[in-house]
Amino acid sequence: MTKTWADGRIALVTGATSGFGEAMARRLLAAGARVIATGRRAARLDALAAELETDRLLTRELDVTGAASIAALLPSLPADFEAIDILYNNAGLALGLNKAHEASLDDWETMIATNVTGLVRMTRAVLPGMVARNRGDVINLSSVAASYPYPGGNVYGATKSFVRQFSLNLRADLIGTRVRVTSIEPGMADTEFSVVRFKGDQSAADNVYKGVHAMSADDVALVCEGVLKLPAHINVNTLELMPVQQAWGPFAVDRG
Ligand code: NDP
Ligand code: 8X3
Repeated sequence: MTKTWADGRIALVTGATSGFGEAMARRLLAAGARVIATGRRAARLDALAAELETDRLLTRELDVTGAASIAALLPSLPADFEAIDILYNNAGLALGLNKAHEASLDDWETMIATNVTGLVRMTRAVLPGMVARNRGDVINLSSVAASYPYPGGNVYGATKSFVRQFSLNLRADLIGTRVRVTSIEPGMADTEFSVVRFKGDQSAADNVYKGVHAMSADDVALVCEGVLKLPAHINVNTLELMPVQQAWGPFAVDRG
């Protein structure tokens, strides 16, 4: 059989129960990698395993906001899933689109715990092995919201700016190793993202994508696969992508 770019590689995907994470897990498996697919919804992980029926897929229930569960994950892996080559740091969410003075503090704290603290803890758990083996790819899911503010983006955008800057600072620390780090910064992609942001309000979520050929989860996975497939001496630091039907607006000016 022809060897593919991912043959023999081991990937750990957070948030593999939906959207970008699930799509990336599927692409990685199709390319020959062994994949540890994680997320909170065990039934979704079970369904993926039942559908794909491959011993190259290992599923683990994991809430990235739990320090103890992250610490327990790596030591619990079977030997053939231990040496993680690819960390797809994707689990994350936006909650609400309210102005800062009206937003829920609980929502803010959940976004920080998931998008920032969870991603940092996952990275800290996996990185020493990558450095010791002198190989690895960390793909961090940031967002266009990292660079461009918008009303109601307050804490969500700030968490994604953190992800971007953390990724760049990791590069600074990893000089001298062959470990690569990329901050992926997508715009509008039609996943469960907006249903989560609007707390289950499907029609509010549908309105976000109405009339727009938004990116799909697999579009983003395709781009991430392209980054991973690049020759080992190339590091994509940041990569921003949008649907053609999305761009920027003018500055808001209060003339009142
Ligand atoms: P989805 O809502 O479809 O997927 C989010 C995933 O994150 C789910 O698998 C969910 O799994 C997981 N997740 C959420 N909270 C936790 C947690 N505490 N512990 C573990 N897993 C968790 O959204 P997307 O696929 O669109 O989003 C993926 C990432 O991409 C996010 O970081 C998001 O901010 C970012 N992004 C999304 C964009 C978009 O327009 N869709 C654009 C730019 C960036 P479960 O609930 O089972 O735990
Ligand atoms: C998700 C994209 O524009 O809704 O990160 O913030 S956006």
